[in-house]
Amino acid sequence: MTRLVDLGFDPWFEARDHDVRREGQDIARVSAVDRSSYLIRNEVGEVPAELAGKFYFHAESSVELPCVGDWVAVQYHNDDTEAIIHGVFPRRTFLRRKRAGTEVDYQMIAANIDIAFIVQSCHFDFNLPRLNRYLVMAADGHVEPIVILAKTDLISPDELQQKLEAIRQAGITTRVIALSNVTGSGFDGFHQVLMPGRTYCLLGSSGVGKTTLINHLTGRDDLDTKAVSGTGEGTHTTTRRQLIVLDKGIMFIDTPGMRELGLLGAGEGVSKGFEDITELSMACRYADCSHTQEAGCAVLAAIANGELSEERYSGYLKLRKESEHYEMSYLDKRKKDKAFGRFIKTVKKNLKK
Ligand SMILES: Nc1nc2c(ncn2[C@@H]2O[C@H](COP(=O)(O)OP(=O)(O)OP(=O)(O)O)[C@@H](O)[C@H]2O)c(=O)[nH]1
Ligand SMILES: [Mg+2]
Ligand SMILES: [Zn+2]
Repeated sequence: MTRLVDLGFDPWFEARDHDVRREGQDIARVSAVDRSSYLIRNEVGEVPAELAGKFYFHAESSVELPCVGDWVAVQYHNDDTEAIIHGVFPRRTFLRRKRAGTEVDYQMIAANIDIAFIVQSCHFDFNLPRLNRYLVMAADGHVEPIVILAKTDLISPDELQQKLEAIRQAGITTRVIALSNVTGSGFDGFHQVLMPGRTYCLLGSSGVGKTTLINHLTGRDDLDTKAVSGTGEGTHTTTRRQLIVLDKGIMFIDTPGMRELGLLGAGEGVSKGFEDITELSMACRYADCSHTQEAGCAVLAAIANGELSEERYSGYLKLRKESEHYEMSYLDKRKKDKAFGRFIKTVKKNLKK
């Protein structure tokens, strides 16, 4: 039988139990969200849930509302087929991005993730600045990242080698797994990372193969995937974030592809993705050095002597600019989800069986 600990409710959360949960309430994990509709999961199964009214009165921003992966305190009713969410446990880790056009408001993507797989496809999608942005997002939320270069079957081994080298040359030291859902190559390395009771999140553009990866692991075609057009434009096949528990107790959060990733975490995140530059900047003459023109700038000196690559430096500047003058143009026009309504209905129907 599944226990809460199998779903990731470990001593860290247990220690916070009495702060969050009131008498008569149970613990569950949020497995899907759509506006005010939720699915929650416990050791027994998955049921629909709604937020207690107090959330609407007291929540100061959407960040305080439960998101996929959150642990929540709930009250079951109607023969345990429905629940009300009363409280959210603190998040040990999270993935979030800044909301378009606002200064401080974030949008939560998922919570309590052990490893974020940042998926890029080898041919159309490969893009180092974007990869850096995802790495910053992971660092901001204290999530360990692993890069997945998918669809290796579409390029030659030489081309793959060049891409791997480009990643290293950009100063990215994160683990990279190159794999193909078609040939199955690279899956050994992927399997090695996966452990029961751990939660993994798939991030990356639409059409790179995130959902296919999960289907490949389950050996079933439960989740919808769709071919990408000739230009590589994805069509957002996955429309909601969803926590999936595989047979072996490995948990995956699948997410809809992000067309463009604006930014993200605060300044801390930027410097975290670029520790090498942060370290260099300790030696700058001025504490508020902008590393662009100042005399005695250790970052510029490092470029001059070849210690720091131009490419990495411009990646840093670009990212800094984006987080300063925040601008986000990603298309988050998810087709509003009749699909989710149907999903809830299916779950309810299955419960009655
Ligand atoms: N050649 C090749 N095609 C793949 C591979 N993995 C996935 N695909 C195909 O790529 C297309 C998109 O895959 P999805 O899994 O739907 O992509 P996704 O990242 O989940 O996309 P969104 O849900 O829109 O974010 C499908 O037609 C898959 O069959 C691969 O390793 N090689
Ligand atoms: Mg998908
Ligand atoms: Zn400097």
